[in-house]
Amino acid sequence: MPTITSARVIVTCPGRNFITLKIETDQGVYGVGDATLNGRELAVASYLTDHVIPCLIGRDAHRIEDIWQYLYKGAYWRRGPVTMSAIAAVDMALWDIKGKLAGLPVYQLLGGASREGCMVYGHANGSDISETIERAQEYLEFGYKAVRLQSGVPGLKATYGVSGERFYYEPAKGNLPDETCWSTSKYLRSVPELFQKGRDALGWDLHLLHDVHHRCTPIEAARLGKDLEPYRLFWLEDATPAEDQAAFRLIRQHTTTPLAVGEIFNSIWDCKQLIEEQLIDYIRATVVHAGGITHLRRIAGLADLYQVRTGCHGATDLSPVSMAAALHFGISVPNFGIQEYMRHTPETDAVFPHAYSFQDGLMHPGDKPGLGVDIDEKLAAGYEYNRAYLPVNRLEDGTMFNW
Ligand code: EZ4
Ligand code: CO
Repeated sequence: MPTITSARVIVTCPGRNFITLKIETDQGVYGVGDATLNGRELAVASYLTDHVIPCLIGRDAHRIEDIWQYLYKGAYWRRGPVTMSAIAAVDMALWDIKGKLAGLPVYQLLGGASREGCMVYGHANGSDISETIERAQEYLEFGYKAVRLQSGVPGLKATYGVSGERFYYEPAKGNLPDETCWSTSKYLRSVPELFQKGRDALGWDLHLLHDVHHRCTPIEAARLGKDLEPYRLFWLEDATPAEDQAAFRLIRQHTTTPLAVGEIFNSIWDCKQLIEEQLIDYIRATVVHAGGITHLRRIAGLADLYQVRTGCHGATDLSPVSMAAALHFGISVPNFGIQEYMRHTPETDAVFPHAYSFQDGLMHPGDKPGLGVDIDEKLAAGYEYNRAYLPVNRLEDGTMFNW
């Protein structure tokens, strides 16, 4: 049996913060897992170092399910993003170890490939509609089959999804949270035009997506979904905050625009009603924030019963370790839908050398044993942690709102 001999947390900041767990065994094989929780990174690092790692030493690294249950049930305090990201990191690292010991890429341990690759979507964003469309055209040239369109809203200084950086959208900044200003009525006027012009310029072969980022009420979201129906979106994401899962009933009753939700979910209980009542079409829970490959497979299994497909979160704050794990999961699971892929910066890619690759709009996890991703600890040590926050958002009259 491969015994866990040590585990430690590696904190690095190659342009943005990443928390990585490295688990070592007595067989000379180690595994890596991502534990990055954007804007709250050190809480997960402490949860791992102070509470989880002491429980791992001496355990059989092959017992992935038992260790998962031990950390979930054994904490007594179940769920929550900090706990579930920490469990996810352990889970990813153990799958990495199992794959390396078996001499197989993780997707082979999950049943093998169900498809040639995972369709991914990129982010096209611009300060106005024409700039967004130009960006989307670049993605078309790269071979992407799906693109998310976000555009600046006339009358608002800044909006979610739009930044100065062309390909590396990064909302987290230091030293205290940025404050942005929001108007739903201005936003709702601008989105249909974005997609009308988007379809005119980009045609109908490219899948188009849009992220509302939790900013509509259910009835506003219902209207937006209706207004966008002529443009045949692949999905409308996070139309309303989903703490209240039943709120999606109202949206669903009014529109045939497909709905996706769940990037901030951390367990199957967050989406049980959404899935069982078929209130959504895509579940966005991710490997890092929803308890690792082990738990995400359980969510996908439930979703498959109800014809809900996967559409995992894949922003730049999910490290290449998560990206690799997401691709092993995505290529193997029967009800894969799409995977978000915001490319990492060259600095990040250098710290995390990886086997996954992009071709013709699809990504493949590669065939290296394990997850096929590593951390260059020497390089990582050169980048010190840099506190950064996601922005907060207020309405025009100063009322605190959802970011
Ligand atoms: O705002 O990952 O669909 N993608 C998103 C992301 C999230 C960030 C938060 O850390 O909504 O851009
Ligand atoms: Co989103």
